[in-house]
Amino acid sequence: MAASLKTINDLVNDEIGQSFTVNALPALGAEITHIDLSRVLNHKDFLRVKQAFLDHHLLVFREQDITPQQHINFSRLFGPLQIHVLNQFQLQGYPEILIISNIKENNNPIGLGDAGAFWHSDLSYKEIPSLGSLLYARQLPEEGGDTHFADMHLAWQTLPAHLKNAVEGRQAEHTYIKKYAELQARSSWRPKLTAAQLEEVKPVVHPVVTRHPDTGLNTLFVNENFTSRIIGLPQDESDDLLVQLFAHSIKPQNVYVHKWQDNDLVFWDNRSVIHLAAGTPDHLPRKMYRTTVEGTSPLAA
Ligand code: AKG
Repeated sequence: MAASLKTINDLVNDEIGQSFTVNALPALGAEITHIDLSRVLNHKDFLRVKQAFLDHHLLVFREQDITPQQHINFSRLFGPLQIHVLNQFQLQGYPEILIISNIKENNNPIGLGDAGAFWHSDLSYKEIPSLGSLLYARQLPEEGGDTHFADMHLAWQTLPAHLKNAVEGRQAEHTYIKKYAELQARSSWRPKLTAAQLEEVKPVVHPVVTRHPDTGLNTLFVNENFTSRIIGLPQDESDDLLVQLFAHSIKPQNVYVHKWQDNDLVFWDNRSVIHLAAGTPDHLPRKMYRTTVEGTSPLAA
């Protein structure tokens, strides 16, 4: 029977594995070609992908043809998935997938239109932030829609000594609601957070300099979207210091700009990079699906 033959072929393929290549990108990240994420990765291939992820902090998989369930299955290889607090933008039947889109249907947004308007690390406002996010291009605009990524290990390594001294050993507050209110004030569609949603996003505190749990590399773990203050400093001093840290983090030499191609899937390490959606003209539809893998409690460096 065709169905059982296919299963046998799949099993054979799983044994053989996929002969994909990992090519480093100039600034940050690597592109993986000749891999098919709709197929279950065998253990050896999974370990190769995981090592590439740790070495390069960001992986670009081109020309993927995967279903929402296959997107979820691949993401789950790296850990449990986190459900975004804005549950109104889940893909129907797949709560693990957040829709990021500027498309409106019957005047209602189908997704989070301005996700990534400020530099951030996904879910740094949670006690347990994210290990990584997997963003899959479903509909791309003819212009715009790039995503920028900044290497926060490099940001830490190149931070001037006086700023290193100012933050070493310190902790910072991360909160979802501060910039949410700002974005809501500018937007005609951002929903008001319900009491249950507010309960999910209470401010948390993380070390400013963290150690990556797998690579041991130190990272500057602050971002413009969610980091609201450095604990123990007067607010004006904290604001001034954060502005300097944010400006340093996104210097062009730290940044990779991803220009999306149809069916790209990009997987980035939220413990190593921050990112920004550069924006899409309102009249050009853009739709992306995102899963978010849970990490661990950030370790102080
Ligand atoms: C996110 O998923 O956190 C974003 O910032 C979206 C990035 C993008 O849409 O390019």
